[in-house]
Amino acid sequence: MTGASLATASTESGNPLHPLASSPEGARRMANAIRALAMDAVEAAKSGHPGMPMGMADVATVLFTRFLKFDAADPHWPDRDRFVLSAGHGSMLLYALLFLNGYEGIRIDDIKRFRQLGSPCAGHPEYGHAPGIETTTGPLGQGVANAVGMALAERILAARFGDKLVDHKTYVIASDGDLMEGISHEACSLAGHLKLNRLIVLFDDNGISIDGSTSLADSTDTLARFEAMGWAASRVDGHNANAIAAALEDAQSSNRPVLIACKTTIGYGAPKRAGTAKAHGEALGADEVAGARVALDWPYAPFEIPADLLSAWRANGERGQKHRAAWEARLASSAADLREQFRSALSGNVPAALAGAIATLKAKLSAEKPSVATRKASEMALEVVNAVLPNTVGGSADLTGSNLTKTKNETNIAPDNYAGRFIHYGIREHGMAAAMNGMALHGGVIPYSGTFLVFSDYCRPSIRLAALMQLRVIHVMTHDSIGLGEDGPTHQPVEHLAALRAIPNLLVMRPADAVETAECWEIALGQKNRPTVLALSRQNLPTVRIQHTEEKPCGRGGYVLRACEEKPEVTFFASGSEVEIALAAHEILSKAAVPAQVVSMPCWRLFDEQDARYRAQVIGSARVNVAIEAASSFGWERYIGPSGIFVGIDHFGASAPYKELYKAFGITAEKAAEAALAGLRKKD
Ligand SMILES: Cc1ncc(C[n+]2csc(CCOP(=O)(O)OP(=O)(O)O)c2C)c(N)n1
Repeated sequence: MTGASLATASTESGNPLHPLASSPEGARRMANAIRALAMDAVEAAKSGHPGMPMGMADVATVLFTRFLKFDAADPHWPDRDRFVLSAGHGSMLLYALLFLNGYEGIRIDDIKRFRQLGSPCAGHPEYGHAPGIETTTGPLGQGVANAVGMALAERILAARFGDKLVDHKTYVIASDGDLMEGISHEACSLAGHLKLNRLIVLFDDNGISIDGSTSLADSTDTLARFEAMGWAASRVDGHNANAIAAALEDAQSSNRPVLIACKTTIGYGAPKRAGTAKAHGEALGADEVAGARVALDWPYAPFEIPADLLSAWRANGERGQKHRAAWEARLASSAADLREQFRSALSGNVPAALAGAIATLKAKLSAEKPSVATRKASEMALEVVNAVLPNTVGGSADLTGSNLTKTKNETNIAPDNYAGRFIHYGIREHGMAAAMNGMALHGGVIPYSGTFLVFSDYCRPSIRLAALMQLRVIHVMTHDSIGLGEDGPTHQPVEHLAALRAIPNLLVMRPADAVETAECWEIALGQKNRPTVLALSRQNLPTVRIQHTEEKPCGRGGYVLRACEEKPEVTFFASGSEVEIALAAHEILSKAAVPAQVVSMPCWRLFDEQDARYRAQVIGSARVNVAIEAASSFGWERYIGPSGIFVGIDHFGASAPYKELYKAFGITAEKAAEAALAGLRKKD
């Protein structure tokens, strides 16, 4: 680092800066503590990524010592600044910072066990492993897109609760890989449009990726790109603390999101590997580590942090206490009802009134028996949900009128107006899903949004991370089969239900009618620890749950919708729009005096979680099992058994009116009944 003294950086209440942090030489030594921990931990694990933490140590030190508002003793403090390490491969940067600043969740022994089973210091940062890890990163681009959601949630909550309670920033460290990924375009252009000026991205502009120089594959003018997306962009020497501090200082008053490209040397300090792709993702090796110790003037043993540096860092970890105390005083002195609403929003609890409101809706629907598409039924449920829950934030990736996710009381969130409750995400499914994750991580809001089910593929990496992080995000995915008709096979999901059902900890719910849809909404909102995909029809469907119950059979994943007095010879299993077909097939068999029952299976995962007795009771022991679903058969054998019959579609669809498609592909009550009878004959 260069420069005689560091520019005076702002931390609004003028919290004292540790003397070490305020001199370039002291800051350099503090940064070297990060470098040493990173190279030693990777060396001990014999795997990992030393290059990025060593390269970005100076930037991170300036950020954490002079700008980031946090209190290591209270890592969940709601008004803390968020820090996202989007380049998750550089996880040791984050672990070193958390340990040095005194976060309880990361001890030196955890760092010594970097990448080992049970250590919170996993290969890539994992949300929930230790406080201070704000999101799970590793799949490049996700973190920066999460940060967009966090910055947006901050603005939404500030509009609702005022800046006395909500007034923080979101900082990101992003790498070349993060910004090359397409998701960065989706999310960052949305951030630019929405003028999320409290979002500050520190770009590790080291020009190196795994294959070598980034010039092998990229010649983007990143600053120009971000400026074109409505960001403020600048370039600094990422090893010059003065320059970094000055750029961050400027960023504090920006009216746009900010990108600061920090020119750094990957593996800074490693004599031979610095500046090379070899520094990216391999242990440096004993000679190189020894050389780096000399180059960095770091004569200490592995994992040893000299007392003066550790105490400087630890003091830094306490700097935010004043901020937090002031915030707590503001919270305590705010109006009681506002305080209560704020606490309630952050608790993530769903108000008790929701259950009653949904039960009333269900009773009404069972009595009125509307014939509506489940996407329409979802809109009807959402009218109730959004009236009871003040913290849902809806949206759609440019399919609002198709997904029907916008209710009457939702106004738009717009640049400079964050008081709305609906986000027009634009045609940015991936960015949308990742931003929703960021909003859920931030807390205080429950994000839901919409697209077509076929485009779940465009969101899949973020849905997977939502499931991994145990986040409540709700995806309304309409046009859920060939039932969408004329748009044809490009728009007709076939394998998507199976693909989504394969993601652990994700609820895939495909309700059969308006009643089940309302029930599924309530169940999805009650899942604090997992995401939900609601697969909904474009076409109208009759009400099949005509007997009102205060119970929530969809909560058991599968249930007998049409029981049979005698022992059934045939059981029809179906989900969503095919439940109607199963009921009609049941009718045909009734006329032929064949006892049959119908099981509605809106959610496999919830069904699988029921006890064995319940599952056995629902699956029953009919001689013939038939599953009907306008989708791939993949996975159904676990319910219908190896000799079960599947009526569905194991190939792509076609462009035609939907009723013709059902007929052409043999997904009809007649075919299902015929197949069942043929199955019975075979067993005779
Ligand atoms: C979506 C995704 N694709 C690929 C990878 C594998 N990967 C990890 S880091 C990296 C690129 C490294 O380059 P850069 O982002 O510039 O990081 P640096 O080398 O500067 O640490 C790749 C391809 C990944 N983690 N995520």
